[in-house]
Amino acid sequence: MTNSQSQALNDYTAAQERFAKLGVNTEDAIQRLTAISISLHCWQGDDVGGFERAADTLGGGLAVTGNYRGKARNADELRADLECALKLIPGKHRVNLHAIYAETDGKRVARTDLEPKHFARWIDWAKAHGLGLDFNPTYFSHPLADSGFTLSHRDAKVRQFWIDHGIACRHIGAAMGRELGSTCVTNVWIPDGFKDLPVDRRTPRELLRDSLDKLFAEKIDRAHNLDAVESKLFGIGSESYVVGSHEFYLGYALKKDVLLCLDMGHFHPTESVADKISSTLTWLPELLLHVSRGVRWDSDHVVILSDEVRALMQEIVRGGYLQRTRIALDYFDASINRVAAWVIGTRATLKALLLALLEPLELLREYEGNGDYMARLALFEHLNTLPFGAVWNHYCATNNVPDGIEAIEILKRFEEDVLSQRDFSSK
Ligand code: RNT
Ligand code: ZN
Repeated sequence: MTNSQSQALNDYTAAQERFAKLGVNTEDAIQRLTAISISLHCWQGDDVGGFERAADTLGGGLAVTGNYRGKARNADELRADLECALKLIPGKHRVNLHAIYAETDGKRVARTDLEPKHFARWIDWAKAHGLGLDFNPTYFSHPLADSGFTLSHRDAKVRQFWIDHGIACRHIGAAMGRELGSTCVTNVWIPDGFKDLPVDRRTPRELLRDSLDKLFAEKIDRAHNLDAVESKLFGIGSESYVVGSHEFYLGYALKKDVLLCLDMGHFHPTESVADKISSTLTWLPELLLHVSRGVRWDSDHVVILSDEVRALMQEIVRGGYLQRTRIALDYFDASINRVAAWVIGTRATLKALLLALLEPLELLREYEGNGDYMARLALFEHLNTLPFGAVWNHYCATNNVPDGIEAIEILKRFEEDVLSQRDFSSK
């Protein structure tokens, strides 16, 4: 054992004792954390570009700022980048794909004609690395989405195209789930909305309801694929009205028994997504989360260990909802090393989970039950200075994952050796 390893172990043992005094078993917390998988969004690796190359611009009101060197140019590079990231993240995780990441061997395949075979390489790769896969139909970056409307488009032919795309994607999700032996969540997010004040808010929502009913009509084994619907407050170009609002999808999820997806960047800035966990899970069986960080008008900054993420994970753990919540990431930053963005965001999400798992819940509940709100508040404050970092470092070490400082060095080396070698001159 090196000096620094034995120092880390001493730190951990000391931390273990501090937590034990409050009735918290750090080993139990670590064991529970090990069982949690985070779904890493493949689109952080190439600025939501995909490999379809049908549209030059992103569309759908999504915007990625920055042009840092070395973005993945194809699926092999994207997978190599994900492999690098996953080595720096403790635990077993999942990868979240979008339909535009299909591999079609240079052939143009309409989105309605996509099949599991176009994701065979992703599935083989996931199998080889012990990863689960999740999936998303892509309702943007396409000529038939240029009007800003897809599933709620007033033209039935356009709606049908997008319904058929959704159906194709559910089959792909089911194949992923079946082949990997791990349920795939296929999440529907559409950009539909108006920049300026509409006169008719009703018709697009009723059209969307009908389109979704058709999209979800076929029963698919829930062990293979689970469907989710994701709401949004506003987007760039849909500031005044979004068809798929929170209330719309909350109602839809309840009535039609699909998962509700809550994206942390899709609500009013002072609204607490954490508070929605127990409200929605009182009624819904399961939730999908898009962990993200809103900064002013942007909903997709790299996740950090913020108060919002901490509160969210506290709610999941305190409420006993870990089994009923699927945790995915959703952000895109092209202004820094993109592989590092995955690593920073995933590690921050895991840290928030570990912090939540280290709470002395029995004691806190006892105080609250006795009406001792002073002690509850004082204990919350005390917890902020406990040696959490020693437990996190121990968790990383036991998973053969470097600590935060070593990870920076490894990411820099990968950037020098791999990312900076990518040539974009032909583009
Ligand atoms: C957009 C939604 C959606 C996308 C991804 C690319 O506002 O958050 O989840 O970010 O599907
Ligand atoms: Zn999202």
